[in-house]
Amino acid sequence: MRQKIVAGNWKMNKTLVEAQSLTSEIANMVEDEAPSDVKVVIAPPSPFIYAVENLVPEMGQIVLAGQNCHQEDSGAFTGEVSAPMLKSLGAQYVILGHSERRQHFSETDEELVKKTDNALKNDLKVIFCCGEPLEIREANTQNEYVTKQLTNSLFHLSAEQFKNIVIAYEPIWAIGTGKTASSQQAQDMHKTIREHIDSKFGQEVADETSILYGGSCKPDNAKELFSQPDVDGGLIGGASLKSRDFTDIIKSF
Ligand code: 3PY
Repeated sequence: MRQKIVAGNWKMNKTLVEAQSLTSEIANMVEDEAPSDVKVVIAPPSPFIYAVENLVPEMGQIVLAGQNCHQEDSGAFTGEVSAPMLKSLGAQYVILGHSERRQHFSETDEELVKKTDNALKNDLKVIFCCGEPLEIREANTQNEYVTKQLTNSLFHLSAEQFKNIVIAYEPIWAIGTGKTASSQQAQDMHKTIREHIDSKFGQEVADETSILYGGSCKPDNAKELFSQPDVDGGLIGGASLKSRDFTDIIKSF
């Protein structure tokens, strides 16, 4: 049985007090309403991780994530956050390779190899993002594009290491645009990704890898997306900033 996961990527939003209230609201709603077999990951901006970590219940259904980390443990990298820092703040996961990091901070597949290695070395699970831009989708070469991203950044790992990877498929044309991939488009890509993982790491690892859909996932489309056989949850952007919407998405399984 694959782990179902709903992860909220808050991006660069909220102040400390707002982050604390949103976390408390989510914690209460999840406790009262959410199915207990769904892992809930919250990725606030890194300065808030420590301050919100003690607001989530100890039993572990809700865990914290960083939105990025540097590839080195420490050093002269002004403004950066390292994996050991995230770990020491209470994070259990880190999101790597989000399309906004690739686009605005020029992150390359090669850099993501180093970041992934460093995150795993520091005992963080990785939510690894992949996804194609609009022109690739229009040229119908999205399968080649996405599988190459995965090969380039993750296929040097051992099968044992890969068990700590969650994949998030986020078509770039659906991020922050209000456009969502249809549930069939999501399923087709998730199946392709799973087969690609199988080709390298074997069926057992492929069957156990959670593959999340991201890109304008909302309460009104989550049910349909999550009902697809290879969609194991979502990486949620804007809707994760509202406790009601986020909880309704978690309840969509
Ligand atoms: C979105 O849905 O906008 C996201 O980028 C989630 O990471």
